[in-house]
Amino acid sequence: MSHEIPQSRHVVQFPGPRSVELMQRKQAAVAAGVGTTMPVFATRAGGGIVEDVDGNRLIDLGSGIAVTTVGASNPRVAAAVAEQVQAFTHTCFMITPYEGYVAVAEALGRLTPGDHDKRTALFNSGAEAVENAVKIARSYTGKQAVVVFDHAYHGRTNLTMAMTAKNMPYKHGFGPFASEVYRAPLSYPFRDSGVDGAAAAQRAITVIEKQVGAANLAAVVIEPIQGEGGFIEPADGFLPALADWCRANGVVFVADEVQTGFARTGDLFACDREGVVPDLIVTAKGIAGGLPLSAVTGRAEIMDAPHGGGLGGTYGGNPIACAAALAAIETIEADGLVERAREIEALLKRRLDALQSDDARVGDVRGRGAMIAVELVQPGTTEPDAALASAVAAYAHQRGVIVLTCGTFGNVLRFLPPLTISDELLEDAFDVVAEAFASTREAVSA
Ligand code: PLZ
Repeated sequence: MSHEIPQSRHVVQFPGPRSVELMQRKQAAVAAGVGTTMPVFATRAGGGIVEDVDGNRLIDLGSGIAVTTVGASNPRVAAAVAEQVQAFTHTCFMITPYEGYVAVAEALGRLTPGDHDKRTALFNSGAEAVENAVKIARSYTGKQAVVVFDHAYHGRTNLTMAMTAKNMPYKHGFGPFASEVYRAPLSYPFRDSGVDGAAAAQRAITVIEKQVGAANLAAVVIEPIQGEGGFIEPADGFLPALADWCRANGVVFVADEVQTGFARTGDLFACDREGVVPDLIVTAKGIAGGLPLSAVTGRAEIMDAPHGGGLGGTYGGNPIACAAALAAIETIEADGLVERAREIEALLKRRLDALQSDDARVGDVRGRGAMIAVELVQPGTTEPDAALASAVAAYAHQRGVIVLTCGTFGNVLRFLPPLTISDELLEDAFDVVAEAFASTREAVSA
């Protein structure tokens, strides 16, 4: 694949003068609540590189939070968007429908887990789609309660804030929150040793039965691998047991695959790994090559429960976003990106296992595909070390590598490269990460 932007890391000055000036303008014009991870402003991005206004070229290990799976300037996406912009930018699907929306719904019906009859509704953001999944489940079941899990992240709107676990920064001071949202314990192998998937599922089911009751419960909503919560992969058997319990108890099982979907985890969807078939699946992020689009896809009888006109929104399934989605999906299939995600997993795990073997502060290496993380702790314990995660990330940023942190305790470094990144860039980025760990060790022993 050829990219205009040289695929190499290059740091002129970090941050450079143009970014410093733009950051001053940001502070004077943009609400303080909207933070930025990096102090530099982007001009171009593609392949595995983000280039900034001062000519720094940064290796992208974030994909704009798992969005630019097919690259940030994918040629198929760019061409499809350009063509659609020329034709029309908007009519509103609820007024004058267009083919692109239907084609995206057909693609989602074909690609998502399970071969049952499916329907899809399109929205703009992940949070909006999660909200709609809850509306649909309530309409279908005639019940109200929603169960979510410890460390969950589902969004920043009022209902999804209630569903999100972490107070700071997502919820603090923003209540009151939506009612009828209940939290169950997750399977968290690193902090849960000895509790296998089946036992963890039983622990959650007992909480659900005792504190909520299946007769009141519309939906169980879960990320098959948690994103913001720390890339927590539940133990094998946890998801299938929960899905089985939902099916047996008239509860809609909703997979929030906003972050894990579309090849990110080395399967088209993370549920595929254990053959879990959710009743509803929520997708966004990687679906449309960077354009805002999200979807709820699921069993026809559940999706068709809400009355005509009950679902929608002015922009949901915008034609430009739909054109981008069709191009992104074509790219994932034509370029073998599921396979590429597995290759990236092998490379990242080789580098991170090596790091862990000589650094006891790396407590856990986990995740799948191009969604890999390390959880950092005080050596020999599970005591979180958030300061180390910040220090390593800051070191990497200075040297031109975009690294993100996450986790309830802020002690997880996560790696989410675009699937279009080269092995050379990944090796270079992980040389920098290794150096960052070494430098913090020197700082401590000095
Ligand atoms: N569900 C599983 O990961 C978005 C948000 C980062 P939106 N995650 C990144 C931040 O600080 O806002 C996400 C997710 C899962 C839902 C969402 C919400 O998706 O498109 O951000 O609304």
